[in-house]
This record gives sequence, structure tokens and C-alpha cells, in this order.
Amino acid sequence: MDANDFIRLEETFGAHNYRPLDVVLTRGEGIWVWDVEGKRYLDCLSSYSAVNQGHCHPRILEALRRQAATLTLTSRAFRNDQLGLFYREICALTRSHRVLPMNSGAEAVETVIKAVRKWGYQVKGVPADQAEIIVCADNFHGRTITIVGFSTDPQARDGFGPFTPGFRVIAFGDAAALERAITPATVAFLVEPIQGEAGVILPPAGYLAAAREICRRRGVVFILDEIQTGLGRTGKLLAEEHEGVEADLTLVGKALSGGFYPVSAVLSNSEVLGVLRPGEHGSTFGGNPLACAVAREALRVLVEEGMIENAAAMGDYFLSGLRSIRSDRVREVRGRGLMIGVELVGEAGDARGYSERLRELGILCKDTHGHTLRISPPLVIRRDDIDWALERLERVLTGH
Ligand code: IF1
Repeated sequence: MDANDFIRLEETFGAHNYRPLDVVLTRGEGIWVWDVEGKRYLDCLSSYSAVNQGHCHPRILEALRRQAATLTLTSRAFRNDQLGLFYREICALTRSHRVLPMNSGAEAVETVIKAVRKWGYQVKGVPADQAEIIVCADNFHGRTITIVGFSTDPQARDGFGPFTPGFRVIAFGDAAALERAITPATVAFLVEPIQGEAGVILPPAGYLAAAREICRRRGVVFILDEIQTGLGRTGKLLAEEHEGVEADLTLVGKALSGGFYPVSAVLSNSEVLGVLRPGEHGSTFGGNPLACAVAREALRVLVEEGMIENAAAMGDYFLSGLRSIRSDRVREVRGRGLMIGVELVGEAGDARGYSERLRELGILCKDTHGHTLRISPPLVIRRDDIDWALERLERVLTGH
């Protein structure tokens, strides 16, 4: 079978809820992936930051193998000998007090929505069914009905109503808007430290710290969705560290397993998770021993192999290299660590053409909303790999 055969199978039998580049990948190692024709590509998407540790990291693979041959799933009806160790290690690493493990990022988001509502009624004293959660315009937090219901992206939400009530949308990066939007019924503020899908949008300096302070003062739970920004991507373990703040609830996912397996978690620095009682929330696979063993090793690898520091240094190097490309097709280069966006001049939709040309030259990346190229390689990338990429990016961005 060749690439066209695999593509035809996907198109014939699969739902058409994606329009991927027509590159059929079959193998990955570190920052590289190979297609079925043997062509090698530098992965500048990292599966949306799920493979921060690099493809098929040998230590995570070994942890997966060992645990898969030992015990995979117990359900939470029984205890297992990996869960507590995972809890202890992730709490120590992130200075958290409690953890609630789930699988996908969207489930972690749904989990905090339930938890802060219950906290609002039981602790804050919000009247029944009145709780309100503040979110930001252009957010991306996942694909469930509740989550797309508070999206402002028509593609994400149109045609999927009716939606869950109880959300209020404010502008991203505007602390005064947060202050104004809070009412006695407000239980939480949910925000991405850097908006990913919106186009790698960095808020003004001081925004997270200001939001943290407003939430503290007004008795509102401050929730950071670090599913994409967390676990080294921005050059810190968590992006909140750039402003020296600690959220009450932090969501992590994606790279929590190094891309081997869906693992997400809600990390709690407050007593919010304490309101959930037995029987009120859970998941068949959440906290299973295979997930826990993989996540434990994925976290150790990030720290022990210096990937977070490397993301900071290589991010600066990549950003300055991109900024030195002179092209009237580039409107702005922005980013933090290895979470980088190149906003292009022109019509929405153009960025896809750039992704296709980069693919020809051996670089895989993905546009957001057709006008920003997202560049986020695995955190193990080195200087000479970046030089290799910059040479090709320059050619495509300048049209030479
Ligand atoms: C897809 C985007 C990235 C996320 C944040 C929660 C979730 C995500 C900040 C949900 C997921 C993914 C989903 C993926 C595309 C991707 C994405 F372009 F859509 F926005 F990364 F930038 N919070 N993001 O970024 O996590 O349930 O998917 O595990 O194909 O939908 P999930």
C-alpha cells in the first residue's frame, strides 16, 4: 500500500472532521517523523505539544512496556500501586496539594467546571443553579458540548446547540474586564496562559498576576488551562511561573504522557477538589496504573533530561532566528519558549499553503485559523536542527 491508498481508506471510512496534510506518517524518533515513502520530517507541531519529550522516548516506552505487561487497568473501584506514587510525584513537582486524574484535556476541563460549581454552592454560598464561570474570547478548551458552548469560534460551536448555561465571555488579556465581569454568582475564571488555537496570543505582561490578585480578592477560583502551555513548552514547567503566580486549579494533559497515551489531570492548590465526594465524578480509565506509570516517567524525563531549560534556550534561539528573517509576508513573530507563532500577511487560509510548502522541504507544521503558522517542535530540539529549520523557513517565508 502507498500513501494514496492510506489516504483513500481514511476518506472512505472515516468521518471527515479533519482535513490533514496528506502526509502519511509511520515512524517517529525524537524530533523526527518519517512517512510511508521513507521521507523524513522535522515535527514542528509535536502533536499540539503532546510529544514535548520527543517521539517514542525510550525511557517512557520502557515504562509503558513494563507496566503494560504487569497491570493496565483496575478501575477506581479498587486501588493500584501506581496512583499514589503518581500523585506524590506530580504534587511535589508542581507544588500542588491534590490531584484528580482523567484522560483527555476536555475531561479535565469538564472536571474543573463541575468542581468549581459545587464549590460555589457549598462553600461560597451561591444560590442553587446560579453559578457563573468567566472565560475569554477566542479560548480553546476542548470539544464537548459544554466547552464548545462557551467558545467564540463559530466553527467550533455552530450547529451544536443547545448549550450549557452559566458562562460569561470577556476579552483575553484585559484584567479590568475581569474585575467588571465578576458578580456574587461568579465561581471561577478559566483562562489559557497563552492562547494556542487563537494563534499563540501572549497576554500583556502582568495579566496573569493581575487576574490572580483579582480572583483572590473577589473570592473567585483562578483556573489555568495549561494543557498546551504546561510541561515545559514555554520554557518553564508551567507557564504561570513566568509571572510568579499559582493558580487555584491547573489543568495539564497532552505531554503528561509524552504522547504515548491520553493522560490529563486537575491539580489543586486550594480546597476546591475537596468538595467532590465518592460517586460524584470519575472515569473508567482515569488514574489507571498504565497511565500513571507512563506519566511518572514522562515527568521524570522532562526534568532529568533538562528539557525545560532547553525549551527556554532553544525557544529564544528559534524566535530570534525567525525574527531576523526579512519578509513582507510576515506580520509578526511571537512566542515564549518553544511555543511560537508566525503571523502571516494576507487572507485567512493562506497559512495552509505555507504548511504545504514546508512539508515539501521536510518540515511539518500546522496553521491556526489560516493566518498563523504554529511552530512548536519537541523540547529536545538542538541548535543545529533549528538552523536546518530556519534555512527552510526562510526560503518559504520569503518565497525564494
Ligand atoms: C484537536 C487546537 C491545539 C487545548 C487546551 C484543552 C484542550 C486543548 C489549551 C483539549 C486541545 C488540541 C485539540 C486538537 C487540536 C488542539 C489544538 F488547535 F485545537 F487548539 F493544541 F492548539 N485545552 N487542543 O489546546 O484537550 O481533549 O484534545 O485532549 O484536534 O481538536 P483534548
